[in-house]
Amino acid sequence: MGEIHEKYLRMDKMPHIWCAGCGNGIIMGAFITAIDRLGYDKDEVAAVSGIGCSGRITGYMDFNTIHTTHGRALAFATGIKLAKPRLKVFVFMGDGDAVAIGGNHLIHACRRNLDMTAVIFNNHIYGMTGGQFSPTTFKNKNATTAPYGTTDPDFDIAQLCIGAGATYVARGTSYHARLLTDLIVKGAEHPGFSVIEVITHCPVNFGRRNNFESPAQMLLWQKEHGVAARKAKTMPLEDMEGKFTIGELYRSTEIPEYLEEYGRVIQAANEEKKS
Ligand SMILES: Cc1ncc(C[n+]2csc(CCOP(=O)(O)OP(=O)(O)O)c2C)c(N)n1
Repeated sequence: MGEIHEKYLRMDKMPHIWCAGCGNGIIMGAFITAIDRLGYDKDEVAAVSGIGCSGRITGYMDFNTIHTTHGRALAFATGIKLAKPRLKVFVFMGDGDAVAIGGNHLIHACRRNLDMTAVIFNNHIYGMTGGQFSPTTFKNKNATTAPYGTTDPDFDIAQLCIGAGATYVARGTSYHARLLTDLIVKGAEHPGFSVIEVITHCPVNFGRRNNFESPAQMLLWQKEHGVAARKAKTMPLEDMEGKFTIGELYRSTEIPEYLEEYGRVIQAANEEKKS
């Protein structure tokens, strides 16, 4: 264990529940490295999570943390940010949490543009409950609820968030851990709603059913299929078939941040009261 782990993790909560070879620890490592680089005091960080293997992250990190209900982490985070705007709010969700049961909350959070950062662990499966397919499971993959293969096309989380109005959207992987730290830092610094989609791996509930021999092979899959967004722009479309872009995908500072807008409403209401 390094110094950074001792500083930001609740060592008394170890060992964690994540399976050997799971990508979640890499994401947590990238996150605490990002916080360290940002220089935030631990007391000014609020970490909010939903339910799932990914949701367990808030139990292990020593910030102001809350482990909420499935699909509703963004609603809790919104309340926290409105009540205490000085807090740096981070929201951790799985793909099921963020785009299945919590899909409605996610699109409206994107539209609203409240200053916080969502980190979405996309392992393409419901990990915690045993491997049911999620909205990001690729077509023709096996899951407990699709023993002969899935029939639905998958959601592209980053594109969904861009379409819904998020003002900073990036995609990383657990293979590209240093890039992931950079993206979390940039997302945190962005004044508005930022989304970092993380392509990660669930060796037990996705990998075993879909011909991956080891967690390392799943990491190599991320390496081989993740293409830097800048490079992708210069590539013929057919070369991107089956691949995904990584890096910063969208950024806008034109849309007002929600707290500023809300502050104006409060001010107008107060002025009316006085007159
Ligand atoms: C309202 C509600 N419905 C269903 C569940 C059962 N449940 C717990 S975790 C989970 C899915 C987790 O998948 P995901 O969000 O992708 O996270 P992962 O475990 O893969 O990190 C489900 C369906 C629940 N806890 N609450």
